[in-house]
Amino acid sequence: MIKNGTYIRCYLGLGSNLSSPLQQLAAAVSAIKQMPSTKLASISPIYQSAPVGPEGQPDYLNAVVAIDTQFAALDLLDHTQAIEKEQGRVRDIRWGPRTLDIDILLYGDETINSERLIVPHYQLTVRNFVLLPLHDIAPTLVLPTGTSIKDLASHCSSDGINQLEGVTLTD
Ligand code: ROI
Repeated sequence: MIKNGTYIRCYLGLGSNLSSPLQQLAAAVSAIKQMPSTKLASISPIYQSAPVGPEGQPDYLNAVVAIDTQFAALDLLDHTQAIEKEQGRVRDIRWGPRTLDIDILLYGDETINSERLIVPHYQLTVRNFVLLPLHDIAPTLVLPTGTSIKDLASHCSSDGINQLEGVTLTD
């Protein structure tokens, strides 16, 4: 916990391609909402995206949420990993299918390089399924590197990705 009770704006990437992905994302949002010392600030539209990684796995559903949290980054990671575990996440095949992935994309404007956590997320700038929903909820965001999300999102490929119409993750 951060000592003086300051809230840090963080962005979390959600992804699922197993066991009813839409329900997985909805359950993740509701678990994030219930996290102590944390307020859910916004939820992006949902995107359906072709898998990055081994072929032959189902398409993913992806979304990004903004939270304001009093947790230190590694405490936040403990909480997001507990939610993943609760929802049946088994860490096995590298880049294989998963019931729920919660990635800490950004933690305030901090750069973190610890054994357990790298922030900004190391693939943030190259994944359209992260850039597009992040841009939807934070169009004026600038990364700690100085690059704007607007720039990244406007140049990323739209191959294999579609925003789902008429389905949202309400809070
Ligand atoms: N591919 C897509 N489209 N979406 C994801 O969330 C995702 N997550 C992953 C890997 C396996 C790299 N591929 C993905 O972890």
